[in-house]
Amino acid sequence: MKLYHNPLSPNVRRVRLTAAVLGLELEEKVLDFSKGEHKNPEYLALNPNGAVPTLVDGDFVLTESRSIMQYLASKKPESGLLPRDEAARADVARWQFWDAAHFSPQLGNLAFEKMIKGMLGMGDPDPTKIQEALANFRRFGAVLDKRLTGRTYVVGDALTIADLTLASSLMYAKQCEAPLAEFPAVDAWFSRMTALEGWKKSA
Ligand SMILES: N[C@@H](CCC(=O)N[C@@H](CS)C(=O)NCC(=O)O)C(=O)O
Repeated sequence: MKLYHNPLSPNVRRVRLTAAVLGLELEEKVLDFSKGEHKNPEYLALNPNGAVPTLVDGDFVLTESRSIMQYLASKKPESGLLPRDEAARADVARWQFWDAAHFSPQLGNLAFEKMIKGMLGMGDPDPTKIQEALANFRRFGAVLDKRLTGRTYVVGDALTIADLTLASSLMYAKQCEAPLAEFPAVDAWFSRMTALEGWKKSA
């Protein structure tokens, strides 16, 4: 299986983290964004969004990081990363969708204002946008904190791709000064996630 990616992307991190936890070796093709390699016609034929990641497995081409995670996890059902039980599986999907819709956009907006704009010479951070992202981060951080209070993992009592999805969204939380400490259950859980062998391997 071949993964087109750029290692700086949280959407890529969640896929590489999943592969690392599963012990799956992927052939990796890093795309150089500064050269626009993610927008060239050959790559757009695989991923019309011109974004990373993209997985190619034989004739099958899959985009969208969270669906790639499901695909990889389903190759090793014994791992439990994608539970067999229908309710647990749906719960994992619920938290993946919740991440895509509500949680990761706040971290993405913070990273854009506080890191990416500076890196790309796109001007100063916009304080209004930072305040908005922080308010939303606090709103959804409280939801995740409530979920994780008294739990070790997001779903059930073992690691799943729900944990790997959400933790990857927090990849730049420290650099973006996201107020994680205000959410003690999230903070403690995130420390457990970053202690995983796969977290280091997927850096
Ligand atoms: N929903 C997609 C988002 C992919 C995405 O936006 N990736 C970013 C990197 S984090 C990207 O490649 N952006 C380049 C662009 O959109 O031009 C996923 O989860 O895979």
